[in-house]
Amino acid sequence: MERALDLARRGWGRVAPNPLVGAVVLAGDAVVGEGYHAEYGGPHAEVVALQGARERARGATLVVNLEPCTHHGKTPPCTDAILEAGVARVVAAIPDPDPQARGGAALLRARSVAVSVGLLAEAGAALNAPFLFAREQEERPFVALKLATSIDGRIADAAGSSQWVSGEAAREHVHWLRAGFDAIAVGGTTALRDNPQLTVRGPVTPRRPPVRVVFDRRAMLNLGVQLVSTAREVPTWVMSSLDAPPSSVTQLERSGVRVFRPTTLRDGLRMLREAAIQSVLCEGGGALGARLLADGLVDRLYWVQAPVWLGEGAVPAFPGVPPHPLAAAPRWTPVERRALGSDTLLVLDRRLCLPES
Ligand code: AOF
Ligand code: ZN
Repeated sequence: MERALDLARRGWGRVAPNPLVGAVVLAGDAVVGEGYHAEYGGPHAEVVALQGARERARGATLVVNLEPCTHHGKTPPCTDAILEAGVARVVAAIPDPDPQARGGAALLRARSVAVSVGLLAEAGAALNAPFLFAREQEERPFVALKLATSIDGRIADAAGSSQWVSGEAAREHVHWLRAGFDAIAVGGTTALRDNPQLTVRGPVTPRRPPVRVVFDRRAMLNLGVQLVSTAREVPTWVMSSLDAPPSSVTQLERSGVRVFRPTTLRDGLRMLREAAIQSVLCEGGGALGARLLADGLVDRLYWVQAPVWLGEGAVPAFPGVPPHPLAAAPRWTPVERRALGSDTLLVLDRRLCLPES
């Protein structure tokens, strides 16, 4: 299953809004087929793995991180391919919550295939957290907050300088990360001060470039920033408000920016979901991150910790988080730990969405 999860990850940036799926065919202890879902609309992982295994799939075990589908979608049902290949046993990590595709385990059991669901279920749920979240609720996208802090939890020094907290490896990883999100968000102050491009310039070219979203209540952005000047090449959306000066809004719209006027942060996220955004990676600044956290709107933290002390007077990452007594403090679930050069990436989920079978 670990191998299936690793294979699944290769679809990152290419398959959303579909899930990341990998599959391994085992004949005894031998791996006789492997596959993953590589392209949205393309063959499912199970079919690719079974094709590789050919006649060796007869009597074999298929290990896959998602319950096989039963539906005629963009491709025929994986349950048909599994029955046709004569697979004896299927081991899946998590049930498929998709109302059309679900039910593969029961269907296969009814045809005498041994099926177990739940192996490495937490890792399986974490891998497809945005997909599972989208099927659980429609109020907003899955929200991930990326931040780089010092050892002492600061995002900038006392003078406000923050650009080089983390190192090169961490910055490269962010480009990989961006490729798998429908949108990349920043606050208006950060967009003005750092003038970021927020494009994907890494090893994975996303199937659709993520939309760049700026939470800019006062519509302060102007043609001088790259997010606006390149809005016709890569979409830029601004979440302003009803109080924003109409002339600023008009100017942004003339530059090709799509302007929304939500009443609250939550309302802005709702509008993104309505516009088919299922996952957002928020890259700062501190004020936007803190507001999202305070409102309980962060589902995942990508926390890069750099081995540097910034000390007192430096900008804390989480200002204004209300105190919790230890016994009742919310505990997040670590879903990944990884060294990035001398930095450490810790990925934490607020809670796991585990679908019921
Ligand atoms: C995938 N890849 O490897 C598996 C999936 O849009 P379709 O017709 O390709 O079907 C997508 C659904 O199929 C998806 O939501 C999930 O429920 C199920 N399984 N999907 O894209 C795969 N195994
Ligand atoms: Zn399928």
